[in-house]
Amino acid sequence: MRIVVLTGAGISAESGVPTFRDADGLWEGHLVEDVATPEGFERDPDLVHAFYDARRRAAASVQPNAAHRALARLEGAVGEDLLVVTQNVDDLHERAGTGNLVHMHGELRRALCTSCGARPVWEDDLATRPPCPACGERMLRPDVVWFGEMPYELDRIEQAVAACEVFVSIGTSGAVYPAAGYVALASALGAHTVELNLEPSDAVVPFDDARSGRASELVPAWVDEILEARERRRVSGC
Ligand code: BV8
Repeated sequence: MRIVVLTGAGISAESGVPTFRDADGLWEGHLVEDVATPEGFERDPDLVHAFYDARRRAAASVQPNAAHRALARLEGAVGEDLLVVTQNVDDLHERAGTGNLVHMHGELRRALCTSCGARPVWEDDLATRPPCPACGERMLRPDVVWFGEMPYELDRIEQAVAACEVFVSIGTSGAVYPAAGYVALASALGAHTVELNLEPSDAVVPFDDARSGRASELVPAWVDEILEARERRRVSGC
């Protein structure tokens, strides 16, 4: 059974990573257009570097939670039948053990060289304008997809969403496209759709199964259900 899981900031909230739109969220302290657009970076690169350098340091200091670990456990059981598509730029899915993973909005742990296009793994601050490891130019920016920029691996994601039998949305407000549209694509093509979220999001189409609660409780419980059903099918031979 092919499963696509889309995750948002809510899956990392209990690890201590602020979400965007909850109270005291990331957008609270900043105007999106100032810190998450190419125009904002053009206007004030120091502000944008400070915003992402602080988030990179914070993300390195927290740990994956039970929700991230449950998805890694599911991948351990079903392998290639699971693809995790995350809107998050932290590396908590990787650190929990997930391998089949797409960071559609980029990663804090990568830089993007605006001179040569290299995308080196990057753990340190960028505000000091370090040289690009590939070309030496001091033109590195966070490798994060800003508003108005093309997300990564859209073809691969859309193919997986169109082909999946189960589509699960975890910890996302469904406010940003094209990610927010995937539930409609999956549903239109016959997938069973599930939402695991603190409260129901304003999804573009209703989920078949919408569960409210914290990801660290809902996700392990849902993974247990999937694995138990899979074991029953194996034992009964159907
Ligand atoms: C693009 C990286 C061209 C940066 C981010 C229609 C089609 C295509 C594009 C558009 C369109 N309409 C408008 C657009 C343009 C725009 C857009 O969507 N604007 C919105 C505001 C209307 N989209 C773009 O610009 C995208 N690019 O369109 O390219 C194109 C054209 C056609 C087709 C393809 C491409 C690029 C957008 C990427 C922006 N970058 N992030 C960074 O991280 O700094 S966006 C950022 O916000 C996230 O990545 C995520 O995508 C988005 C939403 O955040 P969430 O993860 O959902 O977090 P949020 O705080 O909102 O919600 C948290 C949720 O968790 C809540 O529901 C809460 O209840 C829940 N929760 C909280 N705690 C818990 C919990 N759940 C469970 N347990 C808990 N403990």
